[in-house]
Amino acid sequence: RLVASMEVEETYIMIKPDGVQRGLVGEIISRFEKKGFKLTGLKLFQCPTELAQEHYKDLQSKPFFPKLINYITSGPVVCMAWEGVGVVASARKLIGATNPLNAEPGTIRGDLAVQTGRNVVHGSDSPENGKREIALWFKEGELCDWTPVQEPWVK
Ligand code: RTP
Repeated sequence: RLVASMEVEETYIMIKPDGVQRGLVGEIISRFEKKGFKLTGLKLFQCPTELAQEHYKDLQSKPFFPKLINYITSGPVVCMAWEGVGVVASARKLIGATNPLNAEPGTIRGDLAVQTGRNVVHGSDSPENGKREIALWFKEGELCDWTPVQEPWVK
């Protein structure tokens, strides 16, 4: 689907267990809502080990992989699907650099985190991975395609 001749994309955003534990769920959701993207999926979820391994399979050979899987499965995460023009790259900007010490103030990681291994949120790195990850984390029937009632001032 095109809006103003730009492709509407989907991205998978996940609040990691530290974000949930620290009470940052509302704050993080709010940033994407206020930006003007559309929430199409949302759930609190205890991630099984196999799913964490599948999600991060490209990082399998990294030395930090076991720690990463422990971290992601250490408590509930908030799974979200967001839709909008340019949402994939824009969400990565809102999230900020992987190492929160390098993340700009104003970004989620720049404002709310200090450690790479506790960087509170995930965002898909391409439209293809957005689709792949949404399909991985959500079952059919868990996503809502809805239209804002008001004039769509933000698309
Ligand atoms: P994400 O997938 O979570 O949005 O993160 P990203 O693209 O910014 O970073 P990526 O390189 O894909 O790494 C995924 C997650 O692994 C953890 N990590 N730990 N050296 C380390 O201990 C290390 N490096 C990466 C982080 O939680 C990172 O977000």
